[in-house]
Amino acid sequence: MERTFVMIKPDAVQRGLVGEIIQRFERRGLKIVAMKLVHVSRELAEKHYEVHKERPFYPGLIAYITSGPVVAMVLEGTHAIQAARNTMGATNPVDAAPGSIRADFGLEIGRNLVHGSDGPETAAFEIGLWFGDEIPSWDRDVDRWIFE
Ligand code: IDP
Ligand code: MG
Repeated sequence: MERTFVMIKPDAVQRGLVGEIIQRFERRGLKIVAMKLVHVSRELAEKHYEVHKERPFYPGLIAYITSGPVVAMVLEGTHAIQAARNTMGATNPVDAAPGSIRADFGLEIGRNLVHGSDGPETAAFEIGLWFGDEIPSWDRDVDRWIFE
């Protein structure tokens, strides 16, 4: 079963959208296998967004992600990476499909509420960075009604 790393960003935490956002992933059938509220250090933020360090928006991005607590989680399920990305919507909320988190709650790319890993290698790196290597799964009684 595939796993992905998802983070509810500081704007969404400040706006009281944690429950709303988790509910969307949960309802879809993705299983929460790890979750915590984190006061993100500059060091962690820089490691997480290392791939963007030469981009013009990078300083603002680091300031944004360290500006308040985030909720970090690992979600498990069939096609978890792509499913979570689609539930989040396009990076820029103005381009995101209606019904996605970013479209329903956001207007600007620099306040886009959520992060999700963009591929298997990124997911493995981000899960290890935020949670370490030993995350157990668990048996959910409804699994057979969600996974064929
Ligand atoms: P993603 O979050 O959809 O994977 P990325 O291109 O990986 O998008 O960018 C990482 C994050 O950096 C975005 O979610 C957004 O918060 C921020 N970001 C990306 N491009 C811009 C920009 O042009 N201006 C401001 N922030 C940006
Ligand atoms: Mg990305």
